[in-house]
Amino acid sequence: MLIRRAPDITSSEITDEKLYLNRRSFLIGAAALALVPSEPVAAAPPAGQPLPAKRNPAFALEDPPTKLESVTTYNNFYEFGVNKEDPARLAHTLRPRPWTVEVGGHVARPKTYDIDELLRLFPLEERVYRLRCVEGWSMVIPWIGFPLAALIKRVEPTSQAKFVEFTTLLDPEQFPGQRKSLFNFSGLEWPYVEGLRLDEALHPLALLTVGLYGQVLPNQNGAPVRVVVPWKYGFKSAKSIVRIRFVSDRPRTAWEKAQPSEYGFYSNVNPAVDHPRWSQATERRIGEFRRRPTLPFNGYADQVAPLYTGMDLKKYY
Ligand SMILES: Nc1nc2c(c(=O)[nH]1)N[C@H]1C(S)=C(S)[C@@H](COP(=O)(O)O)O[C@H]1N2
Ligand SMILES: [Mo]
Repeated sequence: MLIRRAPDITSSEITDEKLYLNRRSFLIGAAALALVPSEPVAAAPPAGQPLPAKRNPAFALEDPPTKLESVTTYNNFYEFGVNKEDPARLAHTLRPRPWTVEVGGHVARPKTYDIDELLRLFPLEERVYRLRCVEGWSMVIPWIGFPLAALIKRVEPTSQAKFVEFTTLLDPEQFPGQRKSLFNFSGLEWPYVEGLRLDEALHPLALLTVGLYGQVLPNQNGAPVRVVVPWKYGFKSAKSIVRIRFVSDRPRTAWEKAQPSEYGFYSNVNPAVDHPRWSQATERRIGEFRRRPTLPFNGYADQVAPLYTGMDLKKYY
């Protein structure tokens, strides 16, 4: 079963030429689309439209942000295909409006929120976070969103709520990678499901994200709303979320189902616990040449280590 390829240097070297070609085919695709008479659908804020949000200085980083072009053309979004360039090339098929997020399970106030209602309810802020992919590369991204905790508090979890489950949209018409085909076999079961323990989800770093770089979130980055959990490997940060459910039992996540020995539920960034097929001790920041050491909890140990006191993080990887 093809789960994930081992990190290979060539696929993580984005040359400027490749970037340029990707960008160009994306633009040509967009231009061609503009010529097709469109059906009357609710006006979607197009990706790239400005999204004002004040930078929260508590989440500034010294590390320079990764180039916007890299953030939007080098993606993991298996619903569009398993190659890094597939999401940018194909993401125009995703329709981020109209969109609802069903919030339910063990909560006193379950509710299906329209995405625009979420945007009205919670003030947006910009936060610069490191994102570390399990494959051994990382980026620094100025995200725009609001704390996941704000939404959680609003729906009032009951005492039975121990975990939070996130589900990505299931729609093979919008996601070519969800169509059954020999050519896009990812090894994942759809829809993509991820999860956090309730206390992790309530941690102030966990961000419900609707934009980046001062703009509406591009489709390939998980429009219209995705979660960002910066102290965990990137795959915990589920994209294009349609459901958030509060449950008593640990959710079975898409990656855990595919390969439990490689992708544990916790998936905290941990240089001391290797992936079974490669070391996690170092990473390559996209845009840099030399690998740098990977930091425990992706550099957020001061803030999140207390969530795991008493846990053997080699066992709970
Ligand atoms: N639904 C969904 N969410 C997903 C993925 C995916 O394939 N499908 N890939 C994950 C992985 S492996 C990473 S590293 C991050 C990448 O986020 P980015 O493309 O915005 O940088 O998204 C995560 N969220
Ligand atoms: Mo990843």
